[in-house]
Amino acid sequence: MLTAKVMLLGDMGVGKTSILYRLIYDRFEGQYKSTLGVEILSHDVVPTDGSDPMRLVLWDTDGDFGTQIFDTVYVTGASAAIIVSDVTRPQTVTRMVELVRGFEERFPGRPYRALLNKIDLPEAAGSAGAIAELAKSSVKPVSAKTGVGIAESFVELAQTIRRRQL
Ligand SMILES: Nc1nc2c(ncn2[C@@H]2O[C@H](COP(=O)(O)OP(=O)(O)OP(=O)(O)O)[C@@H](O)[C@H]2O)c(=O)[nH]1
Ligand SMILES: [Mg+2]
Repeated sequence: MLTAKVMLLGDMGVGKTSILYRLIYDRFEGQYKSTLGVEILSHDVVPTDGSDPMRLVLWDTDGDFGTQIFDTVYVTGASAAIIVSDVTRPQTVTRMVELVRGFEERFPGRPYRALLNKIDLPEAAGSAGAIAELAKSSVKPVSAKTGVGIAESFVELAQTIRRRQL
């Protein structure tokens, strides 16, 4: 089976781990348990375009790394990234933009998806302005709580990885 390493990046508490729990177990937990360092999970994605299943090796990181994550060995060999922010906290959207720039610089041409999480909650003033900086790439609104947008984000990313044969 084709296997690809995908980094989960984003500020503390934006919902990286919750997004993976929704994807893999179709569950949500309201209680916050911060990831320490890095946790590695595996999930097989079945593409909707009729191609073969693909194994994503998902590297869930501690938001504390910030953009310094790109100076660590954790990112070695990454094929793609899911970069997450929290719609209720504009500063996490600014951080997401920094992480997108950092990923583009460290892995030129590799695919990523920027996810705006927690859209089940009211959007904070300022989040939209921060998103505007990412005009070139689309930011997908998602919710780990309701599940909206999660599965398709990973399927789309997997299909892009396969098309580019990464
Ligand atoms: N309402 C709502 N809460 C969410 C959503 N996603 C995550 N949360 C909550 O936000 C908090 C942080 O979620 P985590 O998944 O632990 O965040 P994280 O990005 O993994 O955080 P770190 O590991 O510390 O970097 C938890 O209390 C979650 O229940 C969402 O879509 N909606
Ligand atoms: Mg976490």
